[in-house]
Amino acid sequence: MNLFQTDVHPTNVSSASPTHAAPNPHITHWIKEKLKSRVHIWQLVSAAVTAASVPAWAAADPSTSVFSTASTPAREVHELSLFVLTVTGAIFVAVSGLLLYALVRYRSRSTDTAEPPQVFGSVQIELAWTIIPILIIVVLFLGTARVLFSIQDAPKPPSAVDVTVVGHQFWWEFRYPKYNIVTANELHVPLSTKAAPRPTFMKLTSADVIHSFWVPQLAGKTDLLPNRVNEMWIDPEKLGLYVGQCAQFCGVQHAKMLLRVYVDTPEQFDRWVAGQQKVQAEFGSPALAALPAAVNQQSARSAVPNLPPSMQTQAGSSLPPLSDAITAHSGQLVFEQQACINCHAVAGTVANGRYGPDLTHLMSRATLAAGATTNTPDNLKAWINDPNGIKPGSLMPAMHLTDRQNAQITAYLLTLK
Ligand code: HEC
Ligand SMILES: [Cu+2]
Repeated sequence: MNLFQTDVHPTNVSSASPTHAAPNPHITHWIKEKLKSRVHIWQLVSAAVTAASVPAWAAADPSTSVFSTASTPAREVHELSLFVLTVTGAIFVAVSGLLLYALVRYRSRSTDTAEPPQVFGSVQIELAWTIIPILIIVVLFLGTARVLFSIQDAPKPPSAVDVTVVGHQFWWEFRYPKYNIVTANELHVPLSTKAAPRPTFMKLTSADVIHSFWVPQLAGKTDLLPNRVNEMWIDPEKLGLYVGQCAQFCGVQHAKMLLRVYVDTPEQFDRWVAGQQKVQAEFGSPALAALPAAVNQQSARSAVPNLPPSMQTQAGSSLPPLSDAITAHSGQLVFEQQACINCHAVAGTVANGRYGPDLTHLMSRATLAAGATTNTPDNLKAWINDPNGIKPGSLMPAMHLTDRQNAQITAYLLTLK
């Protein structure tokens, strides 16, 4: 990576210097210092190049270039940009060419005796430099309008997939109304080919501030505004993962509001839909889950009236309290006794909060918290322990759980496939 560094590294220079005849020590020192500072500059340059070419999601390695498009709206915008670039480039070349010519050809010479002839109010020249720019602007305007309308008015085929996108500080909610699916941050859409067109049409809105949906390879940016519904569509023609992010400053964690779009084969997509439609099981009885955490402590049990019979027998026996085991079952109880369920939904259980991402199929996602980190058991635990440690400014509070409770909840979340 650091090509520059090896070329000018001070050690290379000093190992070569003994071959020179008795160099002045001051000068050698000065050169070495100079080279060192050059190395710093090159290190900075190479670091900047590395940083620019290796974004946070580099592991996934997909492109975010607007010049490698994979969907009709993105391609039309790309072609328009090349057209505008060509026209403006030609203007630039013509104007600077004429300017250079005039500067050189008519420069002042020592033989000059008088002022050159002065031209005032030439109708031809003034007409030319008024009409030519107007024509150029009209051409650019027509070209842009054509692309705008062709994207906006694209007919929606019956095979289209509908998705509602809701922007939140700092994550994405995706709803598929036809399939009754709610998920977050990672959008799945089917491949759309000429033979079997299956574009995805999105309605975009916001739950709080203005966000902007931008996956450069698939389409231009579309803002998500509170109290308004914007629309856009994509028809990805190549399988794979496409990445993007919120393109409108929406708060402190705006930079970690990343987007992933998976383009699946029709079979993969149908399988994914079927998987997402499954609801999760409620392990314990809802009555048990509704009791406060203290109930699980032996001392408190007798004090709680109307205990379900199953618990009364357990309370009297010598079995370890249910709350001690680190299992998905106990984890669900802890999860449901915490405020987690006020903010998160798990379909099929009492958890029906809508403030945070739907967790029903958390384990089907590759990342956590809108791409802030990868979805591994350790990261999950770290996230629950201190969300702001991973994503400072995130709107999920640290819940101050004990290590055991955290391990239990993690064990439960890991079953949400
Ligand atoms: C006050 C509401 C609130 C509470 C309470 C809350 N969360 Fe969250 N949670 C959020 C928000 C908001 C996010 C999204 C954060 C982001 O990406 O910026 C989130 C994200 C998550 C994620 C990542 C989801 C994803 O798809 O990336 C997990 C897992 C999670 N919360 C688990 C929990 C657990 C477990 C609890 C209880 C111990 C809990 N949350 C309590 C609001 C809450
Ligand atoms: Cu945003």
